[in-house]
Amino acid sequence: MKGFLACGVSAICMLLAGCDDGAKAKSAADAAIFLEAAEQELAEHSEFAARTEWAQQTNISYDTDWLLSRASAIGTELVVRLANETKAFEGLDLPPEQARKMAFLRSGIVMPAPSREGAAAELAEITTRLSSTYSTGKYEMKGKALNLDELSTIIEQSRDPNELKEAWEGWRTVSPSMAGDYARMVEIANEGARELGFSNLADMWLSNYDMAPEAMQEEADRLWGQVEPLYRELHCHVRAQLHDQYGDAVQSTSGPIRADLLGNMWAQQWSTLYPLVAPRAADPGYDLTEALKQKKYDPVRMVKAGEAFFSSLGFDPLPATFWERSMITRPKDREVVCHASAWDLDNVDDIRIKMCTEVNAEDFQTVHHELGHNYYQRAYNKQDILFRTGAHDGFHEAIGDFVALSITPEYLKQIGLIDTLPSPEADLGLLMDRALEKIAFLPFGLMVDKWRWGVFRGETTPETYNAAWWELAKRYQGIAPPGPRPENAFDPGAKYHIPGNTPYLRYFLSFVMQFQFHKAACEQAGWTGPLHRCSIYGNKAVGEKFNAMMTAGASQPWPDTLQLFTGGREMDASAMVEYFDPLMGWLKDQNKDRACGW
Ligand code: X8Z
Ligand code: ZN
Repeated sequence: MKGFLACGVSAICMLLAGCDDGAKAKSAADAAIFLEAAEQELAEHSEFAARTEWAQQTNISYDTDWLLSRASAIGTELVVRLANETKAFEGLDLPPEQARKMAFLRSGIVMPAPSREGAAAELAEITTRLSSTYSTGKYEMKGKALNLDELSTIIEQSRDPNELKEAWEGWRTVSPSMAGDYARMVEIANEGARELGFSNLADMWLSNYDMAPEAMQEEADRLWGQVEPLYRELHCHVRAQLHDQYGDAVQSTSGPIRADLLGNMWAQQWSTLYPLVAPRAADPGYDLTEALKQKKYDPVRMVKAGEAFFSSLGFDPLPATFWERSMITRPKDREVVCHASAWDLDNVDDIRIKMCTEVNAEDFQTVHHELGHNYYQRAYNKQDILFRTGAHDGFHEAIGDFVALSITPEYLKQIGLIDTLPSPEADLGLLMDRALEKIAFLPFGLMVDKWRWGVFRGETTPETYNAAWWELAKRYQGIAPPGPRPENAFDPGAKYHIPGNTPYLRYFLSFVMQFQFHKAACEQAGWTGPLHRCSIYGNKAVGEKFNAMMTAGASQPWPDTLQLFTGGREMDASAMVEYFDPLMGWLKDQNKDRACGW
């Protein structure tokens, strides 16, 4: 086995003075040479890795799994070697850009393996198996093997509690087989994190926010404190309406909400409950899903609408290869990873989305979300390789959603999707619709990584994986499973980002920050009305500042980038609170005689 400090087989070693086990003192000039070579290696490998992964995710088979495992083992070995090599430069007084790059190399690996022989390969096999198991998962119901989309449709549309329970529990039969792999993966990745000087993988993940990990965790709790009152009011009203719909035997007026009644497989966004919880006499007069169908939108046209929004802000159209190479609908002839994602295969302009788009309001939102990633990727493509990423991961998730907050009735009328504008009295309806999407998400956005942090820190062991998940779901979301969970249940595994190892705090941050961006953009546009009626569609001046924020990539600490666009240096939920203020007044009034909480 090669020692890491010895440079080993690194091409970079050849560029460094002596290749002598790091014994010779390194200088800032050595650091510059090391970083340049590291970026070159990363650029080359990442294109190979991305193309392999694309091939696998758009066509899951024995062979593509095999190829992905190989590519990902090689990739892990590369990034772990580079991370270890940064140790030789520790303690040097480097220019800020170089120090930043060193820090990214050391802490930016999502799933590190230790450098001992075989560890990266074992880790890669496990992560590939976890991801394929999730993406090909099925449950047989009514004589038919249903995939996640089909089971999700039942959860979204059925009002039969028994059917809901079956679809909900059925999907969770895909994950018990993941539990052993998951536990082993955590062991390996923690070993990798410790080799790089972190106490565990949780601290490593939390080290990517330009502050100490403990401080970042406190930041998340601080933001949650700002928005928790919104969630509690929404929860209280929704629970009461579900009680009216289903009766005491299914949903009580006290305690947690039954998770399968909330219109989403993970109870993370509740938009499909709108008809059950809508304020009476505040009907916006249109339903976006219906409007899309009525105006004969198909998935490609939905993506074109998203592109047109960005064009209206002054961004160049998407490249021709985007349309040739994206996967916009689910292919009928093969297994794919349907969970939506946005890709940049060459770190320049081979940008694409991969979605199983259906013509409905949720996917219209998701199309904008994914395009946001693509426009961000293209905006920062002239930065050095290590800076070609988001200011932090919450920024990356927030870009498209921020744009989609400008999908107002006025905008929909402008593009011909609706014919008449709702009156101001319909604002409560519009806000309720948004609240079901945005406020409902917040506690879920937080609890997913609270669970993982506990697992990575060893506070949650394999025996308590499932119980810990439901404790957090109860504490933060105020929800509970529809019945006792089986002994072998591994319900975290039934959520894409757990087997997929995608960190989740990013979404919580994004859901807060997108309102911050929206408010700042509306102020730049000179908007003085209520935030939820503001659309930046067509505003090139806002587009220019927006582009400046995105162009910076990760080249500077995120507070500097935030300041560029919003004037402030802190993440702050007060814009979100302001946005929903009219709805909060209404909800408090509805809830005044109810016993809220759980
Ligand atoms: O995973 C996603 C995107 C891809 S980055 C579709 N989202 C989270 C989820 O689906 O759980 C967007 C909202 C939260
Ligand atoms: Zn995303």
